Amino acid sequence: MIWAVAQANVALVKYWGRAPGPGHQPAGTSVSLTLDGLASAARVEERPAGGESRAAWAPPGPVTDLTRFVEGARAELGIARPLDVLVTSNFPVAAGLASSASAYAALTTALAALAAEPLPAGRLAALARHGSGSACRSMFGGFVQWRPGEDSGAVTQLAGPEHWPLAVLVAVTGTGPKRVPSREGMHRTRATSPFFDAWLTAGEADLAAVRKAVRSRDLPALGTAAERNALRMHATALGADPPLLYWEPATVAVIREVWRLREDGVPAYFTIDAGPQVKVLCEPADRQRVERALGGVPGVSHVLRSRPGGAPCVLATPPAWAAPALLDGSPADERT
Ligand code: 2P0
Repeated sequence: MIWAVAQANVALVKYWGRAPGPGHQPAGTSVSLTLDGLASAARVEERPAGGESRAAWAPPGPVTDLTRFVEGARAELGIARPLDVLVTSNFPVAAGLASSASAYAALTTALAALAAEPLPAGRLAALARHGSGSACRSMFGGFVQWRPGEDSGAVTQLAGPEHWPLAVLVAVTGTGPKRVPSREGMHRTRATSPFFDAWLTAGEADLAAVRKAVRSRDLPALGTAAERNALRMHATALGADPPLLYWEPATVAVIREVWRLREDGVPAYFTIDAGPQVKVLCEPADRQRVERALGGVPGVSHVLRSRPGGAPCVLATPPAWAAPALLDGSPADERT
């Protein structure tokens, strides 16, 4: 039995749109920051030969995708025996907090530990991408770039978590599942939003600005580019038909609070993925003040604390937070 843990990531330059054709390729290049503490754990156990693998989320989630992913990964990694798989997260799933990224990165890491032979990180990232695009970025710690391409350099670490000890705060404004899953939202945006091509073109300047800001640890430059990129992603999604609106009233209230903090001289910057939560970047010295301000916004249920996080790892025992789910949970078809 193998356990592995991986962490979510927040996109500073967003992936929003697949390239046409097979292979789960993104239409543009994205950059993310792996988030310490927002974790998923996967438990993988070999079963007697013959039969199919069984895979489930704890608590229960969409079973089919997970099982299909496990069967595909087994073929790719040369794992002969079918598997029992359970995946759990320590934060709300399918609510715009990149739980699918950490889940598939944890699962890929656990499966890789059973592989016939070790695979390089680039190949594992490509495998994780087939579960969830953004999962390939969670296969590395720190600042990570994902560009289109099948080669082993498509996903690379720009800088490790120790490079820049930023504070990241997540203002949670709703924990229910999103109305439109990212995959469907991206497809609809590409197919119907008249702004889609402009979104991809504008992203190239954001990418250059974010890469430079990471290198020089320039928070205003990073934050300005990340905010701009997030707002343009959501503007492009709003232009879809029917429109995609991932925000709640509290999402807008947090945006205004972040701008108010900046007017008061606190360098804090937001970004928002495909959900209502707002992630805020600031200097560690300003964390308490920013956390208090975000927590006081009406509609914010709580604020999660994070910072740049590391790569996935294999564990001999499950992490304490995941132990109840991973030790007691039973595979999908036994539970239903
Ligand atoms: C990102 N998001 O860059 C963007 C920003 C959401 C908003 O990647 O269909 O679950 O599995 O490739 O990775 C969420 O989409 O989509 C996402 P699939 P995924 O983080």
